[in-house]
Amino acid sequence: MKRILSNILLAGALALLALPARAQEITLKAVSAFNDGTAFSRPFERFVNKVNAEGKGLVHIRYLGGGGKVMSPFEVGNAVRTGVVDVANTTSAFYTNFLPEADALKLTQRTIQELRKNGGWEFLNQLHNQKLNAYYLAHQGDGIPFHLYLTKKIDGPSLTGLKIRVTPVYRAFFQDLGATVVQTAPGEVYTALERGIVDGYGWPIQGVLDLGWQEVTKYRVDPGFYNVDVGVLVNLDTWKKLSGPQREFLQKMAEWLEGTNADNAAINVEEAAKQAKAGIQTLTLSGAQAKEYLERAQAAGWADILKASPESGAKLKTLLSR
Ligand code: 173
Repeated sequence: MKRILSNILLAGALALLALPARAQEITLKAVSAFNDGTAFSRPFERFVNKVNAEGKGLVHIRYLGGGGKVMSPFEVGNAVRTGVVDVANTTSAFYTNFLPEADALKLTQRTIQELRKNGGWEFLNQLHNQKLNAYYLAHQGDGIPFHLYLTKKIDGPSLTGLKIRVTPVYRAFFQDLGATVVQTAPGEVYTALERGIVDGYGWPIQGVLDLGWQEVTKYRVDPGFYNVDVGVLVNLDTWKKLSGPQREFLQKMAEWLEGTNADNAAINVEEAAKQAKAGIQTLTLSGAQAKEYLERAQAAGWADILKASPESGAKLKTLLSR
């Protein structure tokens, strides 16, 4: 009798094991290149919460956190490439060593919704597949410009004699304006300014106060330039392992996340007001100077991309420009 009972239990257990993979929840490990709770992790944190709330039984994201806490921001692209993590929230500027072309996203004059229609997303995704072993799930940052922030005053576009903190986003442009550039992770910016190692830095309009940098920043130079690119990447092997419904669900969540880009214009206004209130003064370049500044930003940006990658760069220029 006992034996029959245990056989029945065993059969039951085997039947459970034989359920199709589709019916099981998958857990995906995730990191962000940006500090927890700051401007460029916040939308991703909301995305994770939404996936976990609505994806019960299908997809769960185990979020390990962001910034330098888990790994250097410049390592996040490689971590998703090798499968150390399944999902990453990072910017293409942090993985130019694998995919210099993706940094062109900062030069786009089209929204991600337009790029999904004109083949731009498809080409970028192909490049991510081939060179980073990643699926380009979602793009954030549309409508958020970058700015130059300074501790010293300037009265025109020349940065000669100034040392400026950069990433690949700003390097070619600030060098073209005559600056000496120093690359650092965001986590080193405060100390570099405090110690006078740099006279300024590049950063978007959003997030300065989240990082406490208003304490060591005197000026923001207007106008802003380029367009922030922060992407959600999925390791390609992980992506291929997902079931149809899991992939469809994540695509739907990605569409939601990309929809939140529409909030950026209003957030930018709030952030500029917060900066002013915190004592950051605005240095506004005049008509002709502003024109020169913006033209040189675009020209230096494209020249850099085309030098690193003539063929894909040219194709991207067509797809991303108006
Ligand atoms: O300045 C940076 O570290 C940088 O390149 C970046 C890119 C996107 C969003 C925020 C910062």
